[in-house]
Amino acid sequence: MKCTYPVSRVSFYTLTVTERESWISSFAQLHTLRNKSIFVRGGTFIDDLAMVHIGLQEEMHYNACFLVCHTAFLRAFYSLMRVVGYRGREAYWDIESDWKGGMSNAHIWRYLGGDGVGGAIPSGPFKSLTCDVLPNTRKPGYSYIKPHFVTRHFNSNWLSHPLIRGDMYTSHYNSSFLPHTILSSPNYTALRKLLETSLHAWTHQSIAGEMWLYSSPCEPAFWLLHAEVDRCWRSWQSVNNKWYDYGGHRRIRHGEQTELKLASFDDEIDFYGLFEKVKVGDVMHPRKGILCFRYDKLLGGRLDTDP
Ligand SMILES: [Cu+2]
Repeated sequence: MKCTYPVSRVSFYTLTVTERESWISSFAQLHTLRNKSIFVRGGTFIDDLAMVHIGLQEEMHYNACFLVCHTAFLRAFYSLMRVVGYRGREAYWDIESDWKGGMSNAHIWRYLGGDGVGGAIPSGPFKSLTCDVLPNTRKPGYSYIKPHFVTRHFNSNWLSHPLIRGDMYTSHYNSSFLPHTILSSPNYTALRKLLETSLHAWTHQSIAGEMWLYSSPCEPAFWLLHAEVDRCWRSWQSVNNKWYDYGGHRRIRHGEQTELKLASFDDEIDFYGLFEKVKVGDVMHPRKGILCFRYDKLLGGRLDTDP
């Protein structure tokens, strides 16, 4: 497929007011339109996305697939956003600049509502947003239906992890880390591990609540964060001119067991039939294979002028 008119991916703050309102209302519709699920009777689009993320938790995380799997997952998300009428540009959370005022004061919370202190989203368009699905924490990959408020609890994980209390890891997201450390990763595997365990994990963990569960696709910040993680990967590809660097192992579940296999471009990403199967080799380049998007800017203010 030729990518003649790439879709723009811009900072959430760069969306026009109309686009942002449409993004917000379309996301809300993924939660509220009933009888859309292929997995749950009477369920919603977001139920399906959350169930896929729970079901594939071991396949999608802590192995080679992390970046490519979430890129395919974002593509699936935007295809559902289009189904419910979203016509605007795709959006990322510009954490590269947003951390500067402290992550708990990030601009994003003005739009998404802020800390729920362990409870529901307290304000804004997603006030008291709900989610139907939860992961079975004793049985990885299994979910169950239990309608609940999407919760947030900033800084609540500091006891068991080295989270700086009250700071949401703000001091970790500094300009030597973002962009320099990220852009100087030597290869895909190093970059994947770095992004997954730093930017990605810090943000999931410090927002906490729903965001620290595999049902996090119910939380709007999930999709904006993952577009930012993808922007880091695409920036690294552009700076290092390594569009097809991939490697490491992928993990596959067979019943109660998982197996590690050498990762390859021919590996398929299968969202249980929710979308067509995706080949890894088809999502390596943002404007080749089945992808067709371009960021308004890459890390460090670099312009995205690659073909
Ligand atoms: Cu994930």
